[in-house]
Amino acid sequence: MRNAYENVDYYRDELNKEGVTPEDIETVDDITKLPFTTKEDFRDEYPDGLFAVDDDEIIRIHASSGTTGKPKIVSYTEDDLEVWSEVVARSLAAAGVEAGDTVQNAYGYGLFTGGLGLHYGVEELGATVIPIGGGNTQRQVEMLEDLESDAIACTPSYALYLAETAQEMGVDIKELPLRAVIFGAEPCTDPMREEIEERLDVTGIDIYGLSEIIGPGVSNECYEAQDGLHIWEDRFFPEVIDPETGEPLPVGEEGELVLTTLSKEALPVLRYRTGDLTSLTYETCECGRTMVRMDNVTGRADDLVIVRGVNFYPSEIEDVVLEFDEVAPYYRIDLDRVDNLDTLEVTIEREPEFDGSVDDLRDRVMTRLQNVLSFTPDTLTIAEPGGIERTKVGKVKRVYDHR
Ligand code: DLL
Repeated sequence: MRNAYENVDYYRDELNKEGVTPEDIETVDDITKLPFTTKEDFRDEYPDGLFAVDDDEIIRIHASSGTTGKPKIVSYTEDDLEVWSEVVARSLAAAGVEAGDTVQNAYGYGLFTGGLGLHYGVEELGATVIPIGGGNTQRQVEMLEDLESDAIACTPSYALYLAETAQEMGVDIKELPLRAVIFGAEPCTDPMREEIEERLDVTGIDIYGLSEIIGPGVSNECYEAQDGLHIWEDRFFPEVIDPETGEPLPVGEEGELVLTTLSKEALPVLRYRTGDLTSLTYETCECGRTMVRMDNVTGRADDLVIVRGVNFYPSEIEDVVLEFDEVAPYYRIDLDRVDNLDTLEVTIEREPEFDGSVDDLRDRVMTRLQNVLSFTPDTLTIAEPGGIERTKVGKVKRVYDHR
């Protein structure tokens, strides 16, 4: 808190408004005196208003989707990167990975925290990382075979797609040495986990994290119990609140996860409202670890959409739609899962006056969407005027998730 108060104007102003100074924080319970940080604060302070150190101390930048066209920019000092590698190494150890093992890292490398986050954690543990990144599925299967990977890190939906691809290639994936799939970046339901474990003959391990706090490695399941994710609470302090009222909930009740970083230098975050719904348990775990556990995250308090591990808010699509005079201010997003891969269909509507080429309009809107979303919708449909159903009563529904 001292780091945030003394080095981030935003926090100093907010805390002064509340009349709290670092001296007022004496026990853990005092944390409720602090205001929440929200994704809107990241938006308002874009790009670096929440940074607590000078540029020359920052040695890495990552980014993730924001509520408008602008992403949330996050930064790390050398010490932050060491902490990150350590919590990911711990997560991998909890997943049963050991020094000497080989881990195929199929998370995307780049601004997304998944690739480099997992990468350095594997090295920190003393295991071998195969930095293959996302996609290239046939290649992934060949690597699993030829390099005898012990674990693969990827999204849960990709794990299933991988199993299917292996089957098509005539490879019996169950016969490979692969022991664990370390899945995260998107929710995984129980039936989906069972299917992963069954089809690949592995232990499925859930890894959780978010860019604003550090990236992957905020919490992780242990392979011994597979019963909740241990939060590395020496680094990240968890609370669960009622998303409507903001009030702390009794232990065990489901609500919105709120996280405070305890040792981040470049980007200290106080009481961040993650939007992720979960509950906490302080009961002893059979693995012997004493750190608090959170339940698997299967829902969100807001409308964040996760497609193939990439996040976006519907408002980002809305922003694009509103940029085009030829397009009416209505849109619809349909999410589905085909052959275990997420698909995203965007439908927009042309204005009645528009009499140009629909193909050309589609190309232009598509290009804009690709730039804003950093991936390509599978289909962009341009409906006739009135083609998108209007909401006449109650909340407008834009996103239809058929998964
Ligand atoms: O997705 C970090 C990550 C990478 C975690 C690789 C695990 C593996 P962001 O792009 O900032 O960071 O997205 C964070 O993704 O608030 C959740 O809504 C969702 N999410 C992440 N892990 C899980 C999980 C990375 N295990 C947002 N289960 C979070 C469910 C998850 N949702």
